[in-house]
Amino acid sequence: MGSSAQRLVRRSGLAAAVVTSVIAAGAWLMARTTPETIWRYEIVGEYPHDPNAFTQGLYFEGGHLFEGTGRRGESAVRKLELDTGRVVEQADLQPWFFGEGIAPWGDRIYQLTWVAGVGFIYDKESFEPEGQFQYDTEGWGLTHDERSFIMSDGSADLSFRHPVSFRELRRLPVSDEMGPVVALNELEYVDGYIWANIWHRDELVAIDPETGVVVGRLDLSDLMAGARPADPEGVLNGIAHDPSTGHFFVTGKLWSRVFEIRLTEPN
Ligand SMILES: [Ca+2]
Repeated sequence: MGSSAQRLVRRSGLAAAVVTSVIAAGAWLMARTTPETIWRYEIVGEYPHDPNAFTQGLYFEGGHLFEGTGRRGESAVRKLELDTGRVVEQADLQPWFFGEGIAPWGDRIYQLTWVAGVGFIYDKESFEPEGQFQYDTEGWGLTHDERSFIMSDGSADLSFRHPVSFRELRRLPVSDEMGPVVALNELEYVDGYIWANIWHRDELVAIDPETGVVVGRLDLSDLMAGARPADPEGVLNGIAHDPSTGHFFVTGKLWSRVFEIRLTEPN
């Protein structure tokens, strides 16, 4: 290849790189400038919640709430009767494990632990132990889309993980107009968006799973206002979704109530 041809190739390579960068910057700018949807809500139901349950995971399936609880010696996975809060099934963790997020996959329930690097699998019906899985980050929240688990670890990243091996498939940095959103906690994948609690914040955020950009917010500071637990760690945490109604169930650590809410857009 002659030197002029090499220059041409180099130049076209450079041009392609510039074009790619411009497209990426444009996509970033568009995502940046897309206004967040500020959701509102109305309460459509209110149910009892065990005020000793340190809620770390929550989802709704088949008419029941499923809850994972934390704190060493108190960690469990439970299937709950919605109307009464009655425990239908329960599996306890050994007392040295601190339970975190839970999510179903097929006929199993997966449960994270905080710092042990190991998670536990249960049969969804019998709650019998079915196995373990491992990961090399902290374990906080867990949910899934159609293809993989989605996990938070206390950072501003979410990881997408293989539903059988739990191997990390990709990481998604989450940001809003202020920068990285750290301490992402309990999660719920709903209609193409990842809803997340943020540790010690009274709002939910909706995250675009492709860009990681926060595209919506829901202020829940009025929930249980004046009746929050005295424990400073009794914060909002726990998002479940009922696809048959579109309603969300939300609660907090050590809260005495689960709220069923319907989202409304202000505009
Ligand atoms: Ca959840």
